[in-house]
Amino acid sequence: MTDKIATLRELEKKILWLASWTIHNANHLRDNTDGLKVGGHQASSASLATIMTALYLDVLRPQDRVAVKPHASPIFHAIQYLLGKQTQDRLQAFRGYQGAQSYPSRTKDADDVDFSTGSVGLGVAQTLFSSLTQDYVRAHGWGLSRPEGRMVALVGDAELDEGNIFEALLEGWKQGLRNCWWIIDYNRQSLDQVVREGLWERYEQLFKNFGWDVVIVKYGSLQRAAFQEPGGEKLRAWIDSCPNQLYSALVFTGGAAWRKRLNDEIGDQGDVSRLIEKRSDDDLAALMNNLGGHDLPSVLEAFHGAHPEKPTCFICYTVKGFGLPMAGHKDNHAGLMTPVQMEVFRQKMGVREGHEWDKFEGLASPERLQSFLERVPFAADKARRLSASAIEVPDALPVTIQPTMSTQTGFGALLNEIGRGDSEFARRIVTTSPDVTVSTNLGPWVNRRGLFAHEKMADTFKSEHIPSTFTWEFSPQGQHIELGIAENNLFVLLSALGLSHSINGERLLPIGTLYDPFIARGLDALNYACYQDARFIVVATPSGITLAGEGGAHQSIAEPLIGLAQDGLASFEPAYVDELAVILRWAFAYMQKDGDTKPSELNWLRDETGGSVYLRLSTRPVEQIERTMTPELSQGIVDGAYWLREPGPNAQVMVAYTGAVAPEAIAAVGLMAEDRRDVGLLAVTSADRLNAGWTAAQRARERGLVHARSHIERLLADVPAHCGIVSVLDGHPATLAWLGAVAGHRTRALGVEHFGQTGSLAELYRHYGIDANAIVAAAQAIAPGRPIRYLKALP
Ligand SMILES: Cc1ncc(C[n+]2csc(CCOP(=O)(O)OP(=O)(O)O)c2C)c(N)n1
Ligand SMILES: [Mg+2]
Repeated sequence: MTDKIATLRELEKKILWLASWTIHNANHLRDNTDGLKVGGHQASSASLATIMTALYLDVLRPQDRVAVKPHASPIFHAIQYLLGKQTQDRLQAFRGYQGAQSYPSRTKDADDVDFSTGSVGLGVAQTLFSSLTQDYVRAHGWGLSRPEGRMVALVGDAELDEGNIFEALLEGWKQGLRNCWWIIDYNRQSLDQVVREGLWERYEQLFKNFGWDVVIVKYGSLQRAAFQEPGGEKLRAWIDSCPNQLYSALVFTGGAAWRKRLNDEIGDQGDVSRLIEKRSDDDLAALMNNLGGHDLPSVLEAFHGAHPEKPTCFICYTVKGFGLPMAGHKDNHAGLMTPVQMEVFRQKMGVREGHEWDKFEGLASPERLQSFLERVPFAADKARRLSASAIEVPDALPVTIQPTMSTQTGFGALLNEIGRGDSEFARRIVTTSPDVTVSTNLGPWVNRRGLFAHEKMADTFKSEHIPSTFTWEFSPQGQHIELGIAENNLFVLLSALGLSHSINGERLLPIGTLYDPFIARGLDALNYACYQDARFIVVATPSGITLAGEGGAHQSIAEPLIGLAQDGLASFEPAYVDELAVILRWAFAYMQKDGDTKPSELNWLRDETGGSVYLRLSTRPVEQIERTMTPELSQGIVDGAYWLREPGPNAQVMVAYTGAVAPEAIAAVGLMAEDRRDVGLLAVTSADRLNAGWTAAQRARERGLVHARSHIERLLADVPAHCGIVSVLDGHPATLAWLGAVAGHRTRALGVEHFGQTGSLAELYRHYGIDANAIVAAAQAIAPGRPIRYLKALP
């Protein structure tokens, strides 16, 4: 045994100890309301202790990036602790307030988590798209002074049931994936049960089909040596045919049980009997438990022997709970070590009471271990988080506004204009779409900037002189990544592109487009991207029942509420193209911010922290307003609202609208103005930002800042108390219903609550009650006054 392996073995044991102590400590020192779940960490962590020791302390290089299986976080934190990057305080507060996080978190942990995990499957896909992002960055000539990194996912075997992993796998094949390792912790256990037999064969075929190398790490070095002994082949055959459940059960029960079972099944066969007999119970258990994934020489050989850049899947046989009393038990996912078991473990580790956190307690020659840790290649770079300065954004984004235009057309026109230029700003934009590039109006941009691929590929239609509106030329310089129809992939790719400044030290300005209703399909991935603080713009179009003829399967209702509630995502739904131009410009700057978190006096938003942006756009052509974009107007648009018509002192009613229903709101106000005085019309460009500012200002006042005023409070300050508000949007009415609570105005919120259907726009607006007549009827009901003559009976 080499010195290196001997040292790694000592550290592996220490890591398992520290992780177990962290979990035990969290579980017993705090009053846990979720005791069961704390146990999820114990067995699941032990399963990966060997593999993670090998990776972090020997195999990985500073440029590599890792997504750790969620429940292995205690192992990750323990390794970082040994490397001096995690504190005892945080380990002691594991799962507690400001402590090490239950699942590795890029944003909440202090020990340089590369990729957050928790919602299984997403971290796995993130590594694949991060590889693609790295290739994209380098193909554009950036970041070439740094070595290429490998993107590594530690994957639970049951995690592989998540469909998003397969969506990513297919996309990776299309995009020529490189430098990606997925290491499957094949412990054959999920949360509930022991998994189906023979899954490894399906995985092997599957990965090979997608062009991956597959390395199976099944037998440890003890087993491989035993197979060389007389009778060894019979033992191997027995192991190979042993069902998962039985193997797990025997691991749990231990040496005597192994002996009995082996003797019963292959014991009367001469050589193999001797092979079994010459081992004590403990040795026999050690041999049978010596699966490849718990054998340092085997895992090191597999990792160091991998192809330098081909995507590689390692199927590593492991035992869930390895090295702990719960090893192999099918119920062990929630298993925790009892205080008595922990005490036995402590003594076995030579750890004195009160010295549980000492890094080298119970180990010989701490100096040697410390100096080994100081030379670990992975930790050689001081900063794992890189940074990139902000790309300068033009003061205004030019666009020719047609008299009647939809916001979606406006978006296409804006990007087309940006695409004409050759500024650094234009070069850093990267667009992507899951097979809806053309129908979300990215076509003109793609014509100008081309599609990204590792190799050049001309547009055959063009070379054959067949007229087409779109030129699809692929090259390493292209700036659009075309995805297959998988919204999860879109959001995970945006997550990877949107972290490029931190991972590759090169800033990208990613924009993804999709149909608004399909945000729901990729929602967990969108949430994941935001949780990691990736920076991107998502343009969701078309949207709402405005998409009339498309019917209920394509019409979105709840998405404005997602926009309102999703942390890390500023949402906008403009009605006019000049508003969109202002918002898009602002978004490019906002997504690059990373400053302090103090809210601004102006709007009570924490704009300096930056974030991602969601634009909900429409295909409805809307008559545009001819106007000059003043600084005040543009500020109002960005803050979330401005008066299109300020209500007077006698106003009985005002209308607040968002998005494509602007013409209905304007028409209704026009009709009402004939019978009511001073009717107001508020254009809401971002219910999300208005709401966030309002909440923040209230909180500030509750903390003593009595003068704090949000944008919406200022806008509504002079609206008479008796004035009613009718709010309206093509989306769920709750999006704007809260406006009434700002200053206590009686409010009627109109919107869409039920699945859409096919019909003309007028028919649907009427049916769902968001047309001008419905607005007038609502006004009449909540703000009694002279009857409004134009009111027709509602359907
Ligand atoms: C999307 C999602 N669904 C469900 C869970 C709950 N969950 C956490 S771990 C787990 C089982 C994981 O099994 P496996 O990946 O084999 O890891 P092991 O526990 O064996 O280490 C489940 C269902 C989750 N974290 N994320
Ligand atoms: Mg498992």
